[in-house]
Amino acid sequence: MRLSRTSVLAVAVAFFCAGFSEAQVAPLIANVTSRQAPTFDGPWHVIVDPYDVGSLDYRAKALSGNSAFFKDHKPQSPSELVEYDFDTSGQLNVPGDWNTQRDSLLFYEGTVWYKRAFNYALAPHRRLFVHFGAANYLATVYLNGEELGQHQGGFTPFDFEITDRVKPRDNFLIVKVNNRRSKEFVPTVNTDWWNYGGITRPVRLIEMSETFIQDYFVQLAKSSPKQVAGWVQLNGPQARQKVTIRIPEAGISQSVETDAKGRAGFSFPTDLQLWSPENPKLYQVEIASETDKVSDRIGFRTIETHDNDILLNGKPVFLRGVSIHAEAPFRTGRAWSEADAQTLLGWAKGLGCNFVRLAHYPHSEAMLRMADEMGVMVWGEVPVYWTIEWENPATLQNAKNQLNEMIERDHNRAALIIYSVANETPISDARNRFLGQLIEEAHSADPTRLVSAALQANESFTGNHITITINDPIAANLDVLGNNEYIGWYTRTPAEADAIDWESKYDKPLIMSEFGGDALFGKHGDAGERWTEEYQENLYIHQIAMLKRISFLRGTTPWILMDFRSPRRTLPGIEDYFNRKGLVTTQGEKKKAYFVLQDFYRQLSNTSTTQTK
Ligand code: GCB
Repeated sequence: MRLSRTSVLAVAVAFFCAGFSEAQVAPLIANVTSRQAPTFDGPWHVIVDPYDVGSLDYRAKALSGNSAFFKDHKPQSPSELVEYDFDTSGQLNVPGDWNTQRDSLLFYEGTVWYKRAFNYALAPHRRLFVHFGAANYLATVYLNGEELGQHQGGFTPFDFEITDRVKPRDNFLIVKVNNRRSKEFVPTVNTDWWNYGGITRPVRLIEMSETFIQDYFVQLAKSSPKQVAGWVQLNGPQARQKVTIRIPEAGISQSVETDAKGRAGFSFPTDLQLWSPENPKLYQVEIASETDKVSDRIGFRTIETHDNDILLNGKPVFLRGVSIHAEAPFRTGRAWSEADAQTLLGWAKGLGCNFVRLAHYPHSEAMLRMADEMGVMVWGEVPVYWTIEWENPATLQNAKNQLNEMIERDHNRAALIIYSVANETPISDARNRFLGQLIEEAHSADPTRLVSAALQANESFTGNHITITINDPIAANLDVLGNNEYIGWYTRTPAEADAIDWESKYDKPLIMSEFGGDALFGKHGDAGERWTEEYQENLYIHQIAMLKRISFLRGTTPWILMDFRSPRRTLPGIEDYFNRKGLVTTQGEKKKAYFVLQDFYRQLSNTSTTQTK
């Protein structure tokens, strides 16, 4: 959350009236990777500050003088007391979580200060922004001893304009990152994943013209395979311009005029090859205004539902998926790179997947772009997880901001077909109102994609017969139902799944968004023994038999592709602070259940029907 939406609007209005010199919090700039941008990847000097002495005095009052770390003050005489020094403190790599870079920081939750010095000669009439892919959780950013602003939320991008503050030489950028959990945050204090802190995604300087193309939406209109519709948004004083959208390979060139707010909508007929997992066709799309140009690789596809079906390009599709955390393969820690994305999605494809659930928060932009290239459909999610403060308006605003930041960043990715607004949230009036607003927000920010949430249905009994019914008040407003169940792990035995029937109160497709159980790779025993590969394998066999009987099932994303770190998982010799529900280990070793799922997905891709039976 940068500022509330209304404050962003107020800033934007002030910005357009007063010129860009006043603006501090910048609206998100789209497609930063295509801009000629120096990155700040590499080692930054850091100070670990568990007591926040860099920002608070001993009476807990905010520091403003030279003892505040963001001043980066150096002693002016041998007698001057200065109790910090970035330049002789250690270093950590950016991007990267701090937990896996130093043993002493593995469980650390608190403040770390980062410093990076740089020179930058900005020509007149050019603008400069500093862009952060993500920092978990609260980031306060300072340039040359002045605060630029603060961002809340650990998984979405943000940027600040530094046009009027940057100097040709000796700039120092300081970022205070704090990952302390708090009950009003999103996520709240309780999660089942590692609270990796730090500047976890790339930081870039982005130089722009005075009026630049800030964002655009170039997608097929809902349910219209032959109509591109969208908009472009300029940022800067020359709001009214001619903007041309070109797709050279398809011979398309369309021009529009932006209005006094720098915005123009467009809609034009096309005959493009459609993107799909079988043919992940991307087109080079060029957008040029009179003062700027940007190009992107964009795929075009439609996604919609009809009764129980999910239709990709008008045809029913079964989503053969798997859930994935942004946990780095091989090294562990927060995943962020193209190589991480390629490995994880490659493993998913090896399983036979055409779909992944990127749980439980927005993953890196690299992951979404790789999914576009590799042809893997994506469920994107915000960290509205378990129980958060449903009655707190600031928490709602924060969740909406994180949702909007995810949508703004990813709304041109063909792979992304579903936005999920929540995971396993207990039904109550306050929760229903909260999630109702998020669903509405997602639909209005991007009417072309589907909205879902991972729900939790309850069992009911008729004599000895067990039925699980999807019946949740928020389901009425969702396009696709998600449901998590752990039959055979947290409830019942694996074999009891054989006698369970599923029903739904809604005529909508269902994705079984989680099921599974833990196995320690290499631990063998009989199928009744917890933690063995055989137990997990047997659980998958019974699950799949049950799933095949659900007539309205249109996708599965079992929990989970790879083992991942979690502070909740303490059992020595087995968990050792890892959730072991992975089908593969962090080194990519395949457990027995992997082959059961792979076999199921092979059968599915060989059948032309949408249903699993
Ligand atoms: C769940 C959660 C997921 C956990 C998983 C588990 O229901 O959605 O975040 O990691 O169960 O392993 O218990």
